[in-house]
Amino acid sequence: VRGAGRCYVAAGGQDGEVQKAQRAAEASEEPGQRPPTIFSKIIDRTIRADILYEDDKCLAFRDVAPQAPVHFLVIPKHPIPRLSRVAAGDAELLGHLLVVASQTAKVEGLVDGYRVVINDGKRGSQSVYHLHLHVLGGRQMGWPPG
Ligand code: TR5
Repeated sequence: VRGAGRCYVAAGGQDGEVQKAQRAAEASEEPGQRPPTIFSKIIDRTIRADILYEDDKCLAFRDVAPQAPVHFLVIPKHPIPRLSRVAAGDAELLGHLLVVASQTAKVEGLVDGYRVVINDGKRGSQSVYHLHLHVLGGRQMGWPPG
């Protein structure tokens, strides 16, 4: 993906990302206990990430394969696997994630707008089954998304 004279390509390219998401979807539907995701390991500091914001409910950190000049993720510390699994009782937490996305985007200098994305499940190309908001900015976004 080209933007502002720079190239943003996920490892394996767009097709690689979709295939990764298809495999992850199959694993996430397996019965039994889900193993901790990579994001749980970022929360407990087993794995390093470039953390932009943290409080008792959530964490914001830069995406390791940025698709825009600014690309960060906002995740709840409580591991909800995906948007389609949220309950009415999650409303306050979900609102908090959006507020943190907005405040962190401001700190990152995204004054001309940005995009917030949540991928859900196989058709949504979700690859990590720990709910996360993508915040992408610093270039013109296209529409419709792929
Ligand atoms: O496809 P979905 O919506 O599930 O997005 C998952 C996102 O997690 C992708 O944009 C990945 O680039 C991102 N990701 C994956 C890993 C990772 C990460 N972001 C930050 N740090 C990461 N680590 C340390 N390891 C990953 N496997």
